[in-house]
Amino acid sequence: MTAPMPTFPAGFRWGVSTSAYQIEGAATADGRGRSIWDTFAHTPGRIADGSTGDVACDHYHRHREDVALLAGLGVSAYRFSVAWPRVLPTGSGAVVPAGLDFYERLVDDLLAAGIDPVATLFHWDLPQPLQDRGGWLARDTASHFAEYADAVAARLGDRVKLWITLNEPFIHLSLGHGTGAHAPGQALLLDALPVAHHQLLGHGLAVAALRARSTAPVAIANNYSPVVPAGRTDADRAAAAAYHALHNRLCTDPLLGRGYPPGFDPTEVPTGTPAVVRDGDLDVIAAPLDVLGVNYYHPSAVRAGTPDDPLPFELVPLTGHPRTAFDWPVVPDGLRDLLVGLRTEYGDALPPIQVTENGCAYDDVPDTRGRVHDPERIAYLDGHLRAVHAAIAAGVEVTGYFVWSLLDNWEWAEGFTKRFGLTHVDFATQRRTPKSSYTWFRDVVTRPTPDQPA
Ligand code: GBH
Repeated sequence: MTAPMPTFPAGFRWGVSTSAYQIEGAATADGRGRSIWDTFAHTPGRIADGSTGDVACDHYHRHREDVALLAGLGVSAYRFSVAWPRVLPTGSGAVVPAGLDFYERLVDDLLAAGIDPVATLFHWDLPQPLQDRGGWLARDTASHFAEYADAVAARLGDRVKLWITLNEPFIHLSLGHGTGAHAPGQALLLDALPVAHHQLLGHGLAVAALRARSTAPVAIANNYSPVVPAGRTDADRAAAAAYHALHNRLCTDPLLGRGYPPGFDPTEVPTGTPAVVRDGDLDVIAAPLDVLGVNYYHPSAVRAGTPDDPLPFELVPLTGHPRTAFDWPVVPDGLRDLLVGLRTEYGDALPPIQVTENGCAYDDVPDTRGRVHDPERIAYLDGHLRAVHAAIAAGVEVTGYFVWSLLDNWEWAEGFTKRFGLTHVDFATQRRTPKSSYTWFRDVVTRPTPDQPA
């Protein structure tokens, strides 16, 4: 690399992230119920390689080894998610203590290793019985989510250091309910907008439940993608503004007290059913947040749709950049622009930010001596960390950064075909091999800072 990595503020939180269905396996252990992802993965044709998360990284049985990997990495935090169907197999009602026992062991092992547990409550694995009652299209799911948050906080509220209610509600809306590429596989386009409202309502109700049980700060993790108009026409610029409103503002404006962006307000959806957005909902949703989690992978390019397009924009490839194995463009400056843009857009209403996911997929293969070299991942992370630093230098309060992910894992509709880990996993043997990016990231996070001598 060129110039040395600049130093980050003392107390900056360094971490890695994972999610339950992508790593745990043990799909029927200890009374775990089924989620929409069990159903979806077991439906032929949905997953690129026909795989499921039944075993994944078998983390449920190997969490000690994985906590040792975290300790070796030197991170100060680990972001994992709690599987709702392990805690409440039908989504509501009676808690299964054995499900919570697993997370309690994990949290205690993390604390013993000096690592802050950061717990996400919903990373897309809705209990199937709730889906059978309408899922996030049904308003009741929001209150069930708050009951579940209460149950988790009752057990872990004294030890979790940061709560994250939802992971990427917009992606769960768009891929799960808009296009159907993800579970539950619904292709409703904009008729899916109530899914955004009910998730955000669930978030707001969960914030209250968490605060009643725990003094730990509360966050939500949103996916953001800076939007570039494909051409210089007014129509392309308008399309870019529309996509920005949908992808970046829909699940942020209401949290920060601004209501829904015009054009994508669930109030306007003609459903013929009782009002989706009811009196008082926006106040619940705007409950003060301690941290905004920002997940960033890449910017998006859009152009104007044709008159018979169902949406007022069309996504096109963003050219002129290197690409990952997922074919996503590598644009580190997009992260700086995004962070600075959030500050510009929301001003003092913006809480401190932690980058809760950032990372890339490459086709990492062990060499003949079993070592895994991933210089592209090191370059990706190096560039993005410099972008975070540049945003801090520009006055944005960023207090943490988490790499996606600790382990190669089960990448949703892509199955095992996309590897995001700092650690290589041989899924036939479950052997874990730290990649060269693991060593690189360890050296970054364990470096002494000026205010914090080694
Ligand atoms: C995150 O979602 C998830 O939280 C995590 O579980 C997942 O493993 C990780 O990212 C890696 O995928 O321009 O058409 O190619 C990321 C959400 C949505 C970001 C799709 C990239 C590509 C759109 N992603 N998007 S496209």
